[in-house]
Amino acid sequence: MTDMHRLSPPEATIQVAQRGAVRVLTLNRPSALNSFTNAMHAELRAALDDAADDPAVRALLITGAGRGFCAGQDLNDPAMAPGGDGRIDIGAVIERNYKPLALRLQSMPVPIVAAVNGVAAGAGANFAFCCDIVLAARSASFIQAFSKIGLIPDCGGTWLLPRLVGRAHALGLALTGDKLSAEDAQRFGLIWQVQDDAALMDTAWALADRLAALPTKALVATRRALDAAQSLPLESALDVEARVQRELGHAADFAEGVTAFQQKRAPRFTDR
Ligand code: T3D
Repeated sequence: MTDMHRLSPPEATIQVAQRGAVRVLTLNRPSALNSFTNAMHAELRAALDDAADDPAVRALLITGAGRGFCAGQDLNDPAMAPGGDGRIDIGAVIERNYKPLALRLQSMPVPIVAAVNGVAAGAGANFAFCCDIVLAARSASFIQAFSKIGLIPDCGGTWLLPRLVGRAHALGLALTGDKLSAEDAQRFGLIWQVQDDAALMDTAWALADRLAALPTKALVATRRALDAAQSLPLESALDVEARVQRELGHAADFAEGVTAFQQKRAPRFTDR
């Protein structure tokens, strides 16, 4: 098995490591269920930018340290303190941290696997849903915790939830804030697979390795085309398909894929 190289100091709130072509980011504030602070958001942004810029990275794996995945915004973070006028500007927190996070994930030039190892609440749940393929431990759960503290779903939740589960389930989840088991999340179509707790990380690594060996450009173009098609009429989506296939057809990976098929050997994809 390829060695894992640690790329961050042990005290970092985002632990960064590389194994083969997979960059793994581990949310690392386990005593607060890896809830997001301002500082952690800054580290996460830097880690995502770094992974995006590094040609050695062909897939990203995101998980949490300890018993939780991410409990959303850290409600004790100084970012939540009232300003000079005595009011908390949550809009500023969203604009500074959660909007860039959701957009960064959607524009990552590599596929992203989330391994949800425990509870994912509030923005922590929607952060996971922003990833391309979500695996969850059987003991994990998902909570749209926002309504309980007088907020609406953020980190892309209003956009993602109805697309993933339809309006009825999206409203049911968001209005009640009820905890959804990993199995129900899979049944609803929120996530890809549930794994036994002990198998989660091995399965997630195997999936990330598999994705890393596939043609990266085509995987990322697939995400973009699917997302774009959500707001397009059929004819326009077909136009996007034609344009993107034309571009991919000129890429080295397509030639390699076809040649490898004809030569009955495994392909070696290199585009990114
Ligand atoms: O600025 C903005 O607010 C805008 C952005 C909003 C985005 C959002 O994410 S809003 C939603 C914020 N998140 C929540 O409301 C979830 C709050 N947490 C919970 O409801 C529960 O902790 C869980 C259901 C997630 C898990 O429950 P349980 O019983 O397994 O664990 P616990 O005992 O509640 O939590 C363990 C520790 O983590 C505990 O600390 P302690 O007492 O051991 O020192 C708890 O305070 C801490 N913790 C959990 N979630 C948060 C947190 N600390 C700070 N912020 C949290 N969100």
